[in-house]
Amino acid sequence: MSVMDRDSIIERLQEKLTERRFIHSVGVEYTAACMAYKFDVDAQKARIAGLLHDCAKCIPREEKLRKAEKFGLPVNDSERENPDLLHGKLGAYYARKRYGVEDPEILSAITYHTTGHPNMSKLDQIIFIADFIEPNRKMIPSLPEIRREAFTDLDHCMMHILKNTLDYLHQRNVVIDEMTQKTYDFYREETL
Ligand code: DGI
Ligand code: FE
Ligand code: FE
Repeated sequence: MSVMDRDSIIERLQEKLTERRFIHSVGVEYTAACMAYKFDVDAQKARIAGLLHDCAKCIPREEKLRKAEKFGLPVNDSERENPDLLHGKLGAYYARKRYGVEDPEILSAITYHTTGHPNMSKLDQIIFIADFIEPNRKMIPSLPEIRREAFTDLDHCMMHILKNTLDYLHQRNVVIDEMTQKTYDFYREETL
């Protein structure tokens, strides 16, 4: 199966996502496309990855865990404790099985859009960043600056977003996936 046309992707996503999550996904699609133009990345790939990155987000938490296990996806301790973290891996699985996406670069961007990973591709970084800065995101004080960085320096922007996310997670006292920390450590070193 080759990748579905956009109209069919939209139709299916509208069934699978809440209205709010659907609007966010289209916001990530267009934001990622703009960033792709800026950084010489395939904008078509950025659009598909952006549209589909949260396609598994609205599955109930416990079902995310059950499905990940059923599909043989690797589940670590923090994902077992917080199955919402699995929506990237599960999303990549559905992108391939249900939306016909075979491109490994798109599947990687979907897989890692929540935690990132060290030494990400430009497409991985674009999806991670577009997810954070798209126009429908709730305003936080550093967002205007992060939005500027998204079009000037991808590595620095990654570091800035991860710093914000880790501060927020520490405040809330929740489990931090070791990949989120590793990604931050990598981009902090990279931007010294
Ligand atoms: O799915 P979205 O809401 O569009 O965005 P996302 O996939 O980046 O998920 C955002 C949430 O994930 C946000 O509340 C921060 C949280 N998150 C990111 N890394 C970690 C994490 N939560 C935990 N518990 N541990 C992490 O390492
Ligand atoms: Fe997400
Ligand atoms: Fe998202």
